[in-house]
Amino acid sequence: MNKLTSTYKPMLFLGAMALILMASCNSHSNKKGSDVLPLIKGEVVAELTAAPFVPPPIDAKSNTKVVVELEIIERVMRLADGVEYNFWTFGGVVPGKFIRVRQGDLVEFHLHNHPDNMFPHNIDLHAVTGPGGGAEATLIAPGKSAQFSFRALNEGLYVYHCATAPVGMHVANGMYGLILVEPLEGMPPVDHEFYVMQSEFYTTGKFGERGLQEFDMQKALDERPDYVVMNGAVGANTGENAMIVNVGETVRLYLGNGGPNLVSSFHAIGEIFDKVYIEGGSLYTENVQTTLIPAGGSAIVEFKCEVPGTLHLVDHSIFRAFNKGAIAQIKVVGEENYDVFTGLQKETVYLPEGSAIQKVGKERTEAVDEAPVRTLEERMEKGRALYTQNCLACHMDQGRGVPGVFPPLYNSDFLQARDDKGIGIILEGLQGEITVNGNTYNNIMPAMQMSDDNIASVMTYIFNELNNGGGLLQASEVREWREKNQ
Ligand code: HEC
Ligand SMILES: [Cu+2]
Repeated sequence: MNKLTSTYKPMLFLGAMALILMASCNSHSNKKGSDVLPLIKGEVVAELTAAPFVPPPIDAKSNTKVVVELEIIERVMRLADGVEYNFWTFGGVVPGKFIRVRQGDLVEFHLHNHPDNMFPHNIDLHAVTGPGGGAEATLIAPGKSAQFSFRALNEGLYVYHCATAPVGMHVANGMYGLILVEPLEGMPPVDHEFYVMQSEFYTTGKFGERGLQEFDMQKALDERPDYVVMNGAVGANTGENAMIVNVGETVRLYLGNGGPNLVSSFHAIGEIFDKVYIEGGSLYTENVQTTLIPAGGSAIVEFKCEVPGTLHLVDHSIFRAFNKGAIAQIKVVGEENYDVFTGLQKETVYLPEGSAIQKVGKERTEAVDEAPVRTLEERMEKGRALYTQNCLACHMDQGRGVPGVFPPLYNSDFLQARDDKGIGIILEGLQGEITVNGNTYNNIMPAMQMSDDNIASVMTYIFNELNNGGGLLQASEVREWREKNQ
């Protein structure tokens, strides 16, 4: 990707030296080698698309005037299941509508601030050569429109965003999107192009807290987002809304990072990027696993989908992906390709210590006769920490479990039906087929080496916090079980 006319820089007109410079610059510049702006023929109205879709290239032989109509709309939309947010949007969607023009095109930009909006807004397009990227020219109150024009001098994939004070707040509320300035002859052909943009949300409530959430300025200043999302909401493009391609097809992703604060370590679980246009510019590198996308920056990645399955597009700062929402999915459908990937060939039990269930954890350190009596509050507090240390890795947050692998502990009919209140499961482990809440599991839970006191606390926590009918277990009861059974 190239700059159209580096020769516009005034320093280049400083005499003979400049001519040499011009020659060298031209080798990097537009293939036409022209130092005048290309002629504009005709006019088209830009087709804009909401993520994950990308508009088709402009179908015209020569550079043209491209009219962009973009409407700013403040509206409440879904941020996550049960969570709503008053988004400020370019085109009614977050991220904002994708704009596609060509290098050399004249872009006539019309920005409209909807009369129902509360606030003034503007737009700074990083694709613009000119003051504020258009921000000063477009600052408008609700019920007003602004128009300005710019030449798309440089090829590349650019972020646009609102730049109205307080800028951080306008960006944090959803005001960003991408504009592609492609070569006049277009990008090389691929089977699918998609638009994916990462960004963060700072809400007064914690992740997942229900209801309409307000913007939290302090969290934004501290750079502690509750949500990090792909395409504007948790699960915007997962499950039923995943992007779909076929085995054997090539994919190009136009990636952006709206920030406002975080840098994205963009990765596709299950794919390797054959090509990455670094930071959305002209230079590309090949065979990349993870590419950095700065806040207010972009990248273009390309890959071929050789095998069927679901690709997870994530920020590899991985808590953001699995705990804050930064996942999108591409479903690759078609025939298996066992020459490339076999899937699981065989699963066997691995018990190096012999045939018995493995024991995990440290030996008991407490004296055997120590069986303190504790209050419900004490046991709940200890139990919460013990659950996180000993059980969460398999049974998951809130005892959700993992379908087909680790049974849920939340409202478990299996646990509630046990005479031993689960004590035996922790001390002896569990294996063989069991049914929990109608689903069967056939796996191995290792025996846990925990003290009587700690078992009493973690089970008390599970009875109460995880909705298993409540109750308070004391260490003496665990000891009784142990004496009878071990
Ligand atoms: C290494 C993974 C692992 C860890 C750690 C683990 N479990 Fe399990 N747990 C399992 C598996 C697997 C099963 C199902 C075993 C089967 O299929 O027979 C299970 C089953 C259970 C069950 C019975 C099924 C149900 O859903 O009610 C209970 C109760 C239970 N675990 C409690 C705990 C507690 C409490 C802890 C922490 C002290 C814990 N587990 C730690 C893997 C684990
Ligand atoms: Cu704004």
